[in-house]
Formats: sequence, C-alpha cells, structure tokens
Amino acid sequence: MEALKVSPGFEKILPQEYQELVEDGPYGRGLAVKDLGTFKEVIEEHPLCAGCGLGLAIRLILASLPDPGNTIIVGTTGCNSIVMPQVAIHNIHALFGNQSSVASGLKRALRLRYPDKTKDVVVIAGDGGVADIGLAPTMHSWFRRENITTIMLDNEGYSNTGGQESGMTRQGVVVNMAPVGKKFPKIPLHEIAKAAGCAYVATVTPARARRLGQMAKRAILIARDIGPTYVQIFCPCSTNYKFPPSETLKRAKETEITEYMSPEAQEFIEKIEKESQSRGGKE
Ligand SMILES: Cc1ncc(C[n+]2csc(CCOP(=O)(O)OP(=O)(O)O)c2C)c(N)n1
Ligand code: SF4
Repeated sequence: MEALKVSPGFEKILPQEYQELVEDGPYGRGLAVKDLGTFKEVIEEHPLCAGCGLGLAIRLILASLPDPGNTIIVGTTGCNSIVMPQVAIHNIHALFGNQSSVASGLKRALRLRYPDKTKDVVVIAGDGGVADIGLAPTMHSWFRRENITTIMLDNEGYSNTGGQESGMTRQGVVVNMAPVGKKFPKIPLHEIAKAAGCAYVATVTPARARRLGQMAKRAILIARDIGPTYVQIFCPCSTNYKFPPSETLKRAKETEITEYMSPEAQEFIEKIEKESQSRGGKE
C-alpha cells in the first residue's frame, strides 16, 4: 500500500515494531479474526487488568476492521481509553460523552476532504460514555442517521473511576461505590437503538470471537452505505466485579447474542457476503 511505505532515508532508524507493521500488518489485506496469529496486529500490549474483558474485545474488533488503514476510532475516557494510544490505527480521544458528536463531524469532514475514498469512523467507548453521560449525543447521531458505527464496551459499570453503577449495570448488583445495589433495570439500549434508526444492532461477547468479528465487520460495512449501526459487547470487569481472571470467558458467555438488520441492511450484507465468498473469503 502506497501510504504505508517507509519514507526513503528512514529505513534504518524506524523502530522494529513499525517496520513489522509496514511489512506484515493488516492494512489493505482484508484479514479477520480467523487470521489472528498470522500477521502483525495493530495492538500488541495493553495496560488493562488481568482478566479484563475489554482487552479481548478490543483485540477482536481491531482484527475485524474491514479497512484498518482508512479507519478512525473515536473514543472517550474510560478503561478502554488507556489502550488506544498504543494502537496503530488513527484515533481521537473526545471529551467524555461527546464521542458521537465528534465522530459525526469527523465523518462529514472526511467525506468533503476525500470524496473518492471511504473512511470508516468507529466510536468505541464504555457503557458510561455511551448510555449515560453520552446518551444524548449517541442517540442524536442515530436520529440524524449518521454513517458511523458505535461500539459499546459494556462492563456494566464505571470501572475507570473505581466502580460506580451505570445505567447498564444489572438490577440488584452491588459494586464498590453502589453498596445498596442497583435499584432499576439495565437500559435496553440495543432495543432503543433499533427504534432510534440504527440499520444494524448486535449484542455479543468476546467469548464468541468469530461472531464478534463478523458483527463488528458487518456493522462497519453497513454504516458506510446505509446508516448508523450499534454493537454492544459485554466485557466482564474482573477488578470491580471481583472475580478471578480465569472466570472472564465463563461470565462473558452469560449474555444473549442478538442481531438485527433493517431489510435494506440485510439485502446489502447478503450481496457483499456472497461476493466475498465467491472470491474465497469466509468472514
Ligand atoms: C467530562 C467528564 N466527566 C467525568 C469524568 C470522569 N470519568 C472518567 S472515566 C469515567 C467512567 C467511565 O465509565 P465507562 O464509560 O463505563 O468506561 P469504563 O471505565 O467502565 O470502561 C468517568 C465518570 C471525566 N473524565 N470527564
Ligand atoms: S478496572 Fe475492570 S474494565 Fe478496567 S481494566 Fe480493570 S478489569 Fe478492565
């Protein structure tokens, strides 16, 4: 890929990791979760706690981007935001809760600046950022039918600030700073997303790695042409929910996998997946 060539003169001083990304990274290669272990990933280290579901989810999402060299991730404060500076994909850190507004403006600006290219804008943020403090910007991006994907890393609480309950915490759950237990049910944001105009809505967990990859990819492709998309990934938090790292996947399995597509999105996905299969691709 032209954009990823090393500038002449820099070959000898470019750090090894960067050289490997240019030579063996995922850019422009159409890779997927099934290819993990055969290429240089855009993330290799992260500072998350042992057993954190976010680490697994982020790795899978990044391995599933349809066009990583032309993707911009918009994030906000939370445990996931301490990962993004180490990821070799363009990313922007928005003010807490404001990520969908920043992503909307960015998508529109990129369309004007690069009318002949497709740039994928993907919001990746926590449940507090998406469903509580950022709920209005999130929903208004859906009402406006912005061509962006929103991925919520749902660890059912505010983890980065020590364990407050969020709207996505389940009823009755006690976390560090919610000692009497959550008094109302988890927000059904995936249902609200459909009513708000999302063309594609999925709920999944990192325990279903390939399915998560397929859903992230579908969401990003549908957002390009049809409308806003939403993927909600249940990512158990070992630190605030106080369970050993060995239980992460077992807990992750305790959530329902759901997928909704508007009729237009369904037709689009059937068409592009058939084309991909005829070219030999599977995911
Ligand atoms: C404008 C603003 N308000 C509040 C905060 C404090 N804050 C930082 S992280 C966070 C909670 C993040 O929760 P969530 O979005 O669920 O992500 P998690 O840490 O659980 O991954 C809060 C309230 C902030 N940084 N900025
Ligand atoms: S506090 Fe929870 S969500 Fe945050 S890094 Fe640790 S395990 Fe992950």
